[in-house]
Amino acid sequence: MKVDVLLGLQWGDEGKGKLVDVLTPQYDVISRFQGGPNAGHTLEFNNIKHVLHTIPSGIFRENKMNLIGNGVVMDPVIFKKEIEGIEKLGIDITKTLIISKKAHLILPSHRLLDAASEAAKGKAKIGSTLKGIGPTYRDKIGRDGLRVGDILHNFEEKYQKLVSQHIELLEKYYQYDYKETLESYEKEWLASIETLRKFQLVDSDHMLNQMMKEGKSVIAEGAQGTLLDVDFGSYPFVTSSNTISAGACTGLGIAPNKIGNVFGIFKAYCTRVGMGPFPTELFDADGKALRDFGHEFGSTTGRERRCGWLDLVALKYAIMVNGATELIMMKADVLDTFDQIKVCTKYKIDGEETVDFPYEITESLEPVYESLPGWKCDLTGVTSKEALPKELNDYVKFIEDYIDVPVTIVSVGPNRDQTIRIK
Ligand code: 2SA
Ligand code: MG
Repeated sequence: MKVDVLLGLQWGDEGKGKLVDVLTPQYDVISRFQGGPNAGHTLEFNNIKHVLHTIPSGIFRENKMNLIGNGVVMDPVIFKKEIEGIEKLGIDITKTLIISKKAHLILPSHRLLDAASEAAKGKAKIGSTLKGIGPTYRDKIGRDGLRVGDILHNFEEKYQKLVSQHIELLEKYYQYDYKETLESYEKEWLASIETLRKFQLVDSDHMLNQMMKEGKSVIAEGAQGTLLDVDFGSYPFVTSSNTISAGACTGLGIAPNKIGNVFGIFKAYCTRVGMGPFPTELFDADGKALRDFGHEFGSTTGRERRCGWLDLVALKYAIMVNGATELIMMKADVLDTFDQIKVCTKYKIDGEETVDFPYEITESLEPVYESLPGWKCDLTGVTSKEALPKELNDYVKFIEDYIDVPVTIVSVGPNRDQTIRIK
């Protein structure tokens, strides 16, 4: 069996949580391979809205195994709260959630370092979610990090050693006032480690490959989006992990030839939260309409998301680096009221037109648009592909002609049943 990957092709918040939840009936194992509680995957069903941060989106389906892979970074405090939220719904997940011993731990002092680093950057800040993601991956790559498996032996000692390194940085390098916050975070954090111990902490690389040998099907659920990838995103305004399909190999311990389908998810327009370049960003009434109709506010931090038209130059690049085999277009209904819908098909850089996503997006870059007629009707009640308006089909066809990969599903609302298979 191969691993299918589902990931975001833009700057995150494409609707991955909903889609994984819709696709999970087909899979035995649902896994997360990178990122951590900076993610916010929103699922809606039975009139319940649920936001997941660390836990894979298969957790609400019966008889599925959910895996937090080695590439993920975990904050035990946030994890504990997520568990409590799910247990309130009467679901016991100690048997259906497994955690890689190789996943790294976000310490309270990582969160403080994130805040200190952002404060030190001033206007050039990344707009991080302040969950400690960057400093935790820095310690992982710097070979100083603490892994989930470390809680099994001499944990206090290892913890204190890393915290003292962090304190030195906070004091000497950042001159950051950390004492009170660290003390209050720390108590809760150490208590939350006990919650982690209730779960099966496993050698997930061996386990996953074994499950695949036995014929179990696996889906890998990406977090954030391709344009936030640490290598291929708009560096330095990126997150600290590989969000692309290759990240599923390193973040789960599966070989590249074990990757099957790559589902690329994109919104019918674009959003971005945090700082950094965004070529098609709108500052006018259209941008506001997208934010209002699309309820574009961060599901982890509540921040307003920046909104703009669909950017096909960026989308094509994202499809290239991921090897996306099929595409899923989300939130088409948000465009219901527009007379005309613009799509960026080229960039003009210093007077020259290009269709290649550049090394750097500078102030001088101008998006070049084509305009398509809107459908001007309510899509949210549409349940079959036959009932989709011609203008929407034309919009999809225009995208497919440009990027040369089929769009197989269109989503017209947050619920599981507002998902229309068009191929
Ligand atoms: P970080 O915290 O170090 O990973 O931040 C670095 C950049 O990555 C962006 N980022 C995100 N962008 C969109 N969605 C994310 N998840 C949450 C959500 C965000 C929220 O689902 O809504 O609630 O605000 C996410 N996580 C990280 C971040 O904005 C920085 O630009
Ligand atoms: Mg999100």
